[in-house]
Amino acid sequence: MADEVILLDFWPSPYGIRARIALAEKGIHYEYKEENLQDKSHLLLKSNPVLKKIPVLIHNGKPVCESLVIVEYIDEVWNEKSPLMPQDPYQRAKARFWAELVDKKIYESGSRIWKKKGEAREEAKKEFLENLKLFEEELKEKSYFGGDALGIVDVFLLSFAGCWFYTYEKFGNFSIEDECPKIMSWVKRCMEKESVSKSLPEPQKIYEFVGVFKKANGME
Ligand code: GS8
Repeated sequence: MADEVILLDFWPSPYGIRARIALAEKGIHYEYKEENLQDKSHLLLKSNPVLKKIPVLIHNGKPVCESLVIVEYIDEVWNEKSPLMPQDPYQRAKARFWAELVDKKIYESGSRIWKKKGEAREEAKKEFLENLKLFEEELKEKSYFGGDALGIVDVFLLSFAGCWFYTYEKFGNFSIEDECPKIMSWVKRCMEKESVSKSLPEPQKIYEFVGVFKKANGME
């Protein structure tokens, strides 16, 4: 019997994007279900009763929650094609460390660029670039964080770099390429892969979404 795979998601979500890229890399056919986070579906509440958040991957009726857990699960279940985690335990530990660092370092400072103003925004930009440079150093001269092929750290960083960075640049009025050229050429390299380009929303759409979100939340 064919696998039944459902992804509960919300289109601009960097967390959902990770699951989308991982599924695309593996060539898994799945049903995408867009959630309204203001009015969560019964299926979402039933599948993730603890956190009530997307993304949730439902594989043959069994829910898997949290993007890191989901991407690792996808990699383990569909393990014949495009491994996303290294084989070696030490390299796996390192990959997990850097994947988790994306949320700690990039999401946090990046969001402050569009949420804050004035001095606080400048401070966020400075922190964001310092943090992104850590990733640039980790990339070294490799094609991908995973080495010669896309890996979990690539998937995690792309969920921001491939679509949200544009919004950071527009609100922050700066060029990430000027400061981190290697990261931006890595983004372009990754975007040549259909599994990546087809899983990411248009950067302009994210920018418009943030504009609407800020207005709705009195953040202008
Ligand atoms: C974060 C998921 C999340 O924040 C992960 O999957 O890695 N640590 C989790 N999901 C958000 C949407 S994206 O901003 C969400 O579902 N929010 C709904 C809510 O908080 O009510």
